[in-house]
Amino acid sequence: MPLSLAPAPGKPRVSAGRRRRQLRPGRMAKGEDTCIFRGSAGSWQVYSLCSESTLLSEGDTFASVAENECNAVSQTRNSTSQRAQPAALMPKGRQKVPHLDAPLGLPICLWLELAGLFLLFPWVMGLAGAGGPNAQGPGGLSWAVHLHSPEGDREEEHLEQQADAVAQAAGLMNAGRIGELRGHYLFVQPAGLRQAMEVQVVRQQVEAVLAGHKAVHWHSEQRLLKRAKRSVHFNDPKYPQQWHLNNRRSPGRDINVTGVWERNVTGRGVTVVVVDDGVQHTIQDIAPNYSPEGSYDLNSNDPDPMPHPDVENGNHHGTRCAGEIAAVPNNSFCAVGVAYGSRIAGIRVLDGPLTDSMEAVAFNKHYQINDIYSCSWGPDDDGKTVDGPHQLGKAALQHGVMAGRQGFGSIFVVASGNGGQHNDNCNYDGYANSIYTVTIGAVDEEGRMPFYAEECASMLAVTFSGGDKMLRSIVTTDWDLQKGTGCTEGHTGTSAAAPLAAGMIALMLQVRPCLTWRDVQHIIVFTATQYEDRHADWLTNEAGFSHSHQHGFGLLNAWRLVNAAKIWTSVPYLASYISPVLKENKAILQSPHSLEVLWNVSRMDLEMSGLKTLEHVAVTVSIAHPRRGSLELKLFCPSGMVSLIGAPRSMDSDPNGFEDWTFSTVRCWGERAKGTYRLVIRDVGDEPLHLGILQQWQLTLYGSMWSPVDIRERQRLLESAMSGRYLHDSFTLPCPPGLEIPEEDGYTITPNTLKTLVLVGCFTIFWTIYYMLEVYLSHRNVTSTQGCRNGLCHWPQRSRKSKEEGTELESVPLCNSKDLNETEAENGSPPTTTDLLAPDVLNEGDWALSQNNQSALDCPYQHRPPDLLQKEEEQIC
Ligand SMILES: [Ca+2]
Ligand SMILES: [Ca+2]
Ligand SMILES: [Ca+2]
Repeated sequence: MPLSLAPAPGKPRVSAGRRRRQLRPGRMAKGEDTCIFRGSAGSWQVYSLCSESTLLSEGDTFASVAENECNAVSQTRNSTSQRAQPAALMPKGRQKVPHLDAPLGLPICLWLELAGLFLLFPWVMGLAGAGGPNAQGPGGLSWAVHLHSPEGDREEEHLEQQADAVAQAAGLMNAGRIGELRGHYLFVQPAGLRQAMEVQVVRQQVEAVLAGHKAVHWHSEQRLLKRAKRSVHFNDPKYPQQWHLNNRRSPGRDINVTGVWERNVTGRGVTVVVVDDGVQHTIQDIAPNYSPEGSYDLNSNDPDPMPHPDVENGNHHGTRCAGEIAAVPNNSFCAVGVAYGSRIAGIRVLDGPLTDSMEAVAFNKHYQINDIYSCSWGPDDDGKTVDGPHQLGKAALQHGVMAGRQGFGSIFVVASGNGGQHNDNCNYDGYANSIYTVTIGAVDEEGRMPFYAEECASMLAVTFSGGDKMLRSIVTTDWDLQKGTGCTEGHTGTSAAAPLAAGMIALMLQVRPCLTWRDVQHIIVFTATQYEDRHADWLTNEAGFSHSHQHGFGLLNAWRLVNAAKIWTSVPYLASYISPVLKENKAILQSPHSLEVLWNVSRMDLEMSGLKTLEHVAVTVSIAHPRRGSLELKLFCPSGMVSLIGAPRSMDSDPNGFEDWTFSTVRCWGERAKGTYRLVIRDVGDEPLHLGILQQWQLTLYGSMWSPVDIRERQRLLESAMSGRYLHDSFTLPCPPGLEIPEEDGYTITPNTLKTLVLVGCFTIFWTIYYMLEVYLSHRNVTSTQGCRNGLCHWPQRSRKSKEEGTELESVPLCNSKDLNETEAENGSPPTTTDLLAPDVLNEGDWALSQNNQSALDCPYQHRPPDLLQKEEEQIC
């Protein structure tokens, strides 16, 4: 309760503890005592007596003096004239010492009282609040005392009297009962003691009295307790300038994240990867949160995504985005990230030639480790480009949402683009247009669409970034290579917005790790907040969601996102409907006329898939037109909700029209899928060139079997959770287990694989050397035997056939018949078997056999198949 200077209504009541205390006659010293009275509302008020101006008489009690004084003070304050004479208000029998009025017309008495009030403020607040067990007396000392509680009807009164007596015995004041604790009283030291020595003496005296008093059951001197508010404080020097996190200048114009942090939701257990020009992970705001296992460098094909210094000093982009997401707090360095408890990885892919296959690899890189892919890039924002992911990139996005995150789906966050000044539109950007991505736009600190921002019907939501020069940009980590300092105040563009969204999604995934990629999109749609902006074309659809092409479903709000995520149960499986390819070949008329084509989706059409309510609606068109930028395409959902899916672009004079380009819109989210869809195309060009032709189109609906009632029920449930009532650890919804999906890593050799290869190689070399040595020694042994010593043995000639067939026999030295005959002729006796065979070939078993079967041993190899034997002239033995 705030301390009020105005006295409480009714006659002040002096506290009972003071009423009977006798005061010494004479002049009361300045600040010697205080007057405590309780107003009718029960609140305590304390005043210092104006002792220097009060003469006390024999028999005066504290009560009489205090009451008179306090009455005088009350009347003085109530007086409309600040120059009212206090002396005139004093009761008879009191003499006021003449004194000068204080400046501003207030009496010195009042000024002294105000000073006393100031000194007593903490004590008074303690009493006025919760009964103040930590209240301090005017002298700075106070004791909580628990008295023995007697039995009986009048125990409270008795206790009160006893408390007064004990306090008086200890030289203290009884400040009353402590809250609702029966028998517990707060004794405070009278004002006046200021010297440290005096304080120590008083403390010892009081302790002695209280310890020895038979009525005191327990006592404890009250000390100041150190308590911190449960709010986040960071020592990072740039944190106060991070207005997007906590906007002190314009409260409310931030992402509303501090309450989430206070509940320990910081992105713990979630990994966000920045797909960009590298991440300098050695910066101290990044290093502790860096995830090397989620990182890769596709430009240099190595695992380290460290950015390379460049001529333009521009490869700081990825590091800045990474800092927005996961900059480390309380390290006295730079800034704080939105999800400062998350892990941050980097995929370096933008610093060099980029191909479709590289994009595809990037989108699925370490997709069981990386949960969220933050992509602050896209096709040229020149207002004339129509481009997006190509075949492989599209396939990778689709594969990512199906197999990434153990099957819950990778979250791809993409920036809507910075081509605002070129009249660009993110419906011509295939990444923003994709149903697999979360498309995030930017608003400035004032909530307006910045000059650079693009708009489109597929925009899901917006968050903060820089604006024009007068407005603040995003403060974040920077690289410290080249001209970088490790910290910047100048990050801007939709590039700065997408990472904030990625960080907020990391907070969601901490509280609910099994959110699917579609759950994340749904929660954004359900919780983004619409706000007033006269430039925005807000339109509320049939399901009650407001959307504008400029701001999507509104501002991302971390508090709402996380609270909704905490209680979110998964949306039903994705259902879709694809119309036939509708061949039209109709002319597109000049504005104000237009071409209108229809397609009706019946109940029967949707029966197979179970699709009832919409999420994304996509239209794929092929149009021939001499100037593509002059075309305007609008899609009307069955409810009548209109989406400008193809906005005219003044700079796009491409003569080739569109070939199977897919536009998409989220503006019909939650609406019923059944009904007639209208595509309205017109030519808004200035010059009547050749008329364009709508060759064909195809409608694709995505959604689920949720009914409109289910959606309203979910909306109601989420709003009931926004108080934060479920945002504590003891509330958890069960999560289904994820799928076991191995990492796809066919492009790199892991260190373990490399070690295995080296070992195998070494073994092969060793074996080769051993084998050669063995053969060499065998050769030597054979040539050194008696039979071969005179050149009788030779290595059999290898036949061409056996060489070709690879069926060559082991190189065992053999003797051919010719040589044997020659030898026989020369020596007169045939050689023995042992003379012919190398010792290592003929082991003991063979030897025993040779003794028993001499005929076989005469030609030990004759049992071999004929095709393995040599030519006739090389007939063995
Ligand atoms: Ca590298
Ligand atoms: Ca920091
Ligand atoms: Ca663009």
